[in-house]
Amino acid sequence: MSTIIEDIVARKVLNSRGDETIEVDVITVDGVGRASAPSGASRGKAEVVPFPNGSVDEAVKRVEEVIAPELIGLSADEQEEIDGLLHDLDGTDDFSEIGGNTAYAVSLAVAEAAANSYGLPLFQYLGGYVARELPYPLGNVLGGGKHALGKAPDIQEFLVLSIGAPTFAEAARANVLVHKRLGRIIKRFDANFTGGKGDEGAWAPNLTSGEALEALTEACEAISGEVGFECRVGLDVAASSLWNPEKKEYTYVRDGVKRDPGEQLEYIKELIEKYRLIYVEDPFHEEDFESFKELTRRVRGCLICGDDLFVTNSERLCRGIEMCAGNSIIIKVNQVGTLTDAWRTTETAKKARYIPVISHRSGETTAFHIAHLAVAFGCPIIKTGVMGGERAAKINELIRIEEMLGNRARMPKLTF
Ligand code: 2PG
Ligand code: MG
Repeated sequence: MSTIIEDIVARKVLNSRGDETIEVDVITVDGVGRASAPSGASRGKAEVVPFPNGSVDEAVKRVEEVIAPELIGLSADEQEEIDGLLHDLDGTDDFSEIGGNTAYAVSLAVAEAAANSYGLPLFQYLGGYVARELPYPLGNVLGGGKHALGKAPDIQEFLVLSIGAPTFAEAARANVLVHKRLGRIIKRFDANFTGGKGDEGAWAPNLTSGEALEALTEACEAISGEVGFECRVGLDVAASSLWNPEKKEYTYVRDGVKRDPGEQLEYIKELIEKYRLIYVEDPFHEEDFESFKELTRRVRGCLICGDDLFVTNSERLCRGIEMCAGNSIIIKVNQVGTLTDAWRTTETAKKARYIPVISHRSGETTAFHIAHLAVAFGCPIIKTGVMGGERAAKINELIRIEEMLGNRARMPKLTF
């Protein structure tokens, strides 16, 4: 079994939004790995830079001219060393020289090539025999913000989390049922609705935030009754997209409302209580650690998750942990660049009892690596949409992993 890297090939491919991204093949003596990078539309300011000078062509060149010559001849199973080398070759703090998405594609392709060389599924190669917990899927079923056009809701994502499901496959099915039922309910709220969807396959109707929550709550209650376990409502407010730093207020254009930080806090707290929300991501803009702390202190039974706030960065997470700001973190590998960086942040989160939620981006490819990372890293939740081929690619891979694990497969106990 040899994991020696013999060749690395990079190319431009298209993502689900039709934008160009980078795909990398890593070929070892006994295996091959292929990974392509996702891209965000509502990116955090502290994320690494996706492409050098914003150019995918330059990213491909960096692989050919800078990265491949250094990696060829190394063993693909030396993941930490290779990820460290990517940092060294880049030489900046934000991957602006080679591109964070370039690092992502190389890092994941290396991991897959190593797994493949050993004849192991990626989740088992990374997580070992003990990796047997499937995540609960958290799915975007209605949305707006930067993921839609026109008069869609201000809040970016209205999500379903089928928390009581006995298996991954049943949870995934329940999320689909909620999405479908919701489509019919929306018709009642928005007579002109023609079935339009946003970037992640979530419905994008002309509704206020309140109407969207009413509709989703109705869908979740109906489907919970049918499947016999709880399907709960969550939100990704993506509040940095609503924040006006000059006026120091959140602007809800569709709702015709402006809220200062204090009003925003009260509003989110009210929503959590009224709709029994189980999950709220980025309820405040990305520098407002204080409000995250205050909300976390004042509510119970709801995950308060930082995405743009933490950007999968362990220093930012540690600052949050010290303050008790939030109790959950989004893990997006391409926010920090490499598999090792994302793994370290996930470990830091778990030690501090922050729930790590591994996540897709709004612009995705059909790559399924995050499905394996969810199981390998022990993330109890995966946020990866409900509808669309690029979302189903991750869901279907988890269905296969659950089947592969057979009676060793478990759903996690979520305590927070
Ligand atoms: C988010 C994501 C994914 P984007 O804000 O959580 O849903 O969006 O990839 O555009 O940052
Ligand atoms: Mg988010």
